[in-house]
Amino acid sequence: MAFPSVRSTRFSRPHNAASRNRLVVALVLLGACELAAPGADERATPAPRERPNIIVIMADDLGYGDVSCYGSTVFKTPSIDRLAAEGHRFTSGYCSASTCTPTRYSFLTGTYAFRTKGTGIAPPNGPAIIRPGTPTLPSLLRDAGYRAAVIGKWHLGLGDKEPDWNGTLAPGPLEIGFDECFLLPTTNDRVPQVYVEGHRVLNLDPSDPLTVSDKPIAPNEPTGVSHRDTLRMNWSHGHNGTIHNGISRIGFYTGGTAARFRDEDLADTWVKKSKAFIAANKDRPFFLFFASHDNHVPRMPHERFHGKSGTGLRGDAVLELDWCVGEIMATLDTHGLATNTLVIFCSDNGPVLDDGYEDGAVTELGGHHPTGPFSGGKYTVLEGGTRTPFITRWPGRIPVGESDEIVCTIDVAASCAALVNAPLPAHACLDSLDIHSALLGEPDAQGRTDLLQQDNGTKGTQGNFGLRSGDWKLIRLVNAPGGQAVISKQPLPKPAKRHSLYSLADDPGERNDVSQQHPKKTAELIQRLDAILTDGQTRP
Ligand code: NG6
Ligand code: CA
Repeated sequence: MAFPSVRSTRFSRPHNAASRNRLVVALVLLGACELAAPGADERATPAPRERPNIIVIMADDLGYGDVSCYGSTVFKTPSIDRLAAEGHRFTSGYCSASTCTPTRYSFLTGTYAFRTKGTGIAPPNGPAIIRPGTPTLPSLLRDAGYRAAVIGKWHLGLGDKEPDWNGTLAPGPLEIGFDECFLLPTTNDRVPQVYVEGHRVLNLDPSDPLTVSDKPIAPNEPTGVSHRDTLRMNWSHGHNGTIHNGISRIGFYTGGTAARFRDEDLADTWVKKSKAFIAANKDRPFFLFFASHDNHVPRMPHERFHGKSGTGLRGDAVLELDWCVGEIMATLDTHGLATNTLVIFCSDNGPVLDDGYEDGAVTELGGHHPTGPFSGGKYTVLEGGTRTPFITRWPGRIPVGESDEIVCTIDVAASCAALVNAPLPAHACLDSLDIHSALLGEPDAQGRTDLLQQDNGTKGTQGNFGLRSGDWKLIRLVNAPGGQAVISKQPLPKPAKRHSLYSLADDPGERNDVSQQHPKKTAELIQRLDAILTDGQTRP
């Protein structure tokens, strides 16, 4: 097998001695990995340019200001900071929606979620949203010889019409390109609290079947309403169904007792499974989607993190996430894989404080600013909803630095496909742009010129949208921008108009609508937004 070709730009940039050495190590490792990669020749793909392992660490509900390398001072996130210090930190890194399911849909399919019905927040018994046969980030990488796994939160539905909790849970990740999966099926505030490994609920005793419903199942079953005084974390809105581990959830379930997990053990489990996956695939290219649940509600990190952030369980859960990042980096070091692994760190949507439980997120926040300089947060099309920490690291390949290019989770599919030279079918990944040069921090590389930001997206093309274009931001609203949840301590700006325009360079908080002063720019962006919504595809 040929030694991987390397573009000359990698050498034209000034390097210090340490990074030059790292580069040499990287190239030797890349070559070794090429020679050892089993099965890579078996598929009819063009000769790969580069074949790094790819790990995407997606946090849940993590805001721009929630980590110390993006400005948090109240608590520190040393491992995420280290990732940034050894890689590229993006100041205009985004997810594509301000809730989980549409961002994850777009991340895996490379297509804006509003284009597909049913991509809003998935319910406990929701069917598989990404249909088998859809080209996805993992299917493109798998076809290029990678071994692909998703470990952590799924929240994209399972099954044809609904999940068959006691049988085969398909279609699911294994039908859209992943070789392995170890999942929390929805979010942990939704029932059931069980792991799914492959096609089955792990440790399910057939004599104690699992029944999941959006309505009460048994008449005298304790719920968050009937047994509210027994809860160890009170609910504030929703979340008053079945009680498990002293916490009431969205939805109802019975049975599956032996299969149920403790909330406190989720992160440890993701890390343990990820370590095993990395070790088992250290001699071949792999793709790991590490889908953390931190800091989604219910925020119940392992006991060892309780009280450590000084901001209550929300901050403690961010510290748990930081620990996970450190463990993954240490695992790469243990196996000598760091210089052959592209790590992408991102979030699925911006932050929220009270998202349905009285967990101290509001009362113990202190001086912490989860959205950094931005407004809004989860559920909104303001910058706080989708502008989040975004870091790429690949020692020896990605220079240490910072970028203000616009990059988004939706671009990972086309960018990784280009990086490994995987063919991208014309009908695939309709809005995913190949910006791999920007993600790799190459000199003068450009990110996106514009990016559409959506909220939960249940109204399709009629919903709320943001359009970031250069330093301008257009907002088109159906209603007021906030959901019911408490997003920040500051009141949200409430533009009364359907369209408003902001100059992000001097108004990152989107507080001064300048559409009257810039009617031509406003009209141009309204036209562009309409084109994105109606043209069906933005990938050239
Ligand atoms: C909302 C839930 C919220 C959270 C969200 C999904 C209520 C009142 N609110 O419907 O708690 O679960 O869905 O969050 O039930 S996400 O990050 O997975 O999109
Ligand atoms: Ca989320």
